[in-house]
Amino acid sequence: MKKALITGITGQDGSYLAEFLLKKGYEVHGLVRRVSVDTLGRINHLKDKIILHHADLMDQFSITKVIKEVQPEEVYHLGAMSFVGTSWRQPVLTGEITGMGVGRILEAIRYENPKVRFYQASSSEMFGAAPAPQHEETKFHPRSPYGVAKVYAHHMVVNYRESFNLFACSGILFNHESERRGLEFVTRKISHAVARIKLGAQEVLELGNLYAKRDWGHAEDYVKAMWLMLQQEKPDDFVIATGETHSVKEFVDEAFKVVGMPLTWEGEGVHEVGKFQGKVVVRINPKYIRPAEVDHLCGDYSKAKKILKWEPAIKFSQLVERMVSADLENVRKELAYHRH
Ligand code: NAP
Ligand code: G4F
Repeated sequence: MKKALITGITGQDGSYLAEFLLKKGYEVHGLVRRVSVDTLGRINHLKDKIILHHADLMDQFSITKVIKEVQPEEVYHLGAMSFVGTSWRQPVLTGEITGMGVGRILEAIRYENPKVRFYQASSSEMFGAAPAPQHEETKFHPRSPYGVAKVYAHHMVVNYRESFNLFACSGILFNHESERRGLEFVTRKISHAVARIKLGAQEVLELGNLYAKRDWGHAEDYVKAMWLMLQQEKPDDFVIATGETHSVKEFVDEAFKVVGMPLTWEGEGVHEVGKFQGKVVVRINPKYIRPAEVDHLCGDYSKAKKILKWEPAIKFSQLVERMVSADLENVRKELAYHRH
């Protein structure tokens, strides 16, 4: 039985990856940090099948201890401060966790378990202002402290591979979403609000830049690509994407269509509004507009297709449909709970 260690196992991707590896017959270990609230919601259904260890990406000793004790064959490093918006408010903390965190894990591996296969969760946010379509050779131009931290982490992986011959890979993953996405990310914010508006629990959805374009896939498809990278003969870096791009506004339109509320749009700039049957249901709140924006992401995943034989299965409209349907269920339950 192969052993895998997942950092960030309580997050969106960590939960899907744990399910995927359990199905493959792995012994799955996860790293969790101590917090005062329960963060195990996404992995509650797996808790009897996985082994959890307490450590924090800020704390070198705790990480080294887990790597030494578990001696995994594969490490999937998904833990990070992953919300771009927060990275302007806490840039140094973001650097410590999202950037230096990978350095701490690589040091632990180098000394305690140099034969391990290592996966780093790199991000399309590293491309930032670089023109689309972006691929493995596209020059990075990050536009947020989060993007800058991920570029540092990415280069550390390349450097440890070249310096110490570690089997270390980076997956440069474009945005991937799901029913388990955190509520602050735009897709889940939209699907949750649309469900609440449909069920009469909310009147308006407030957003920032409607014209940013993202290449959105489903997290379930993307965790498979992580695993495939670690099964190759040689370590390498791969772009994982769908090759399709949509604006935030298109996501909003599609989500309202799922609940039978097609929108009409009026106005311009911060005065633009989306209406259903003459009533405003979407408006702009400038507080959600970022100090610098990534305007257009669209990934060229031909290398992954050729070498990993990987392709995304879930398309944009299915993704939106799944997220909105799941949130309709969630909101119905929340409302029923509050009525009783
Ligand atoms: P997520 O849902 O925000 O999960 C982040 C995970 O990191 C959580 O388990 C969190 O634990 C953990 N974490 C944060 N700070 C930590 C610390 N100091 N010590 C230990 N663990 C810590 O993110 P995700 O969407 O699953 O993304 C997974 C990884 O892929 C991240 O590295 C992200 O930056 C990267 N990525 C994501 C996307 C995407 O579109 N989803 C695209 C490209 C790259 P708590 O539960 O305790 O908060
Ligand atoms: O959903 P977002 O917050 O995701 P973002 O910034 O693209 O980052 C995500 O994808 C990265 C991969 O490229 C990951 F590395 C990262 O960890 C994270 O998972 O925002 C998407 C777009 C942005 O252009 C933002 O300005 O939506 C725009 N947006 C417009 N209104 C909004 C809002 N974003 C949020 N979160 N909230 C809004 O109200």
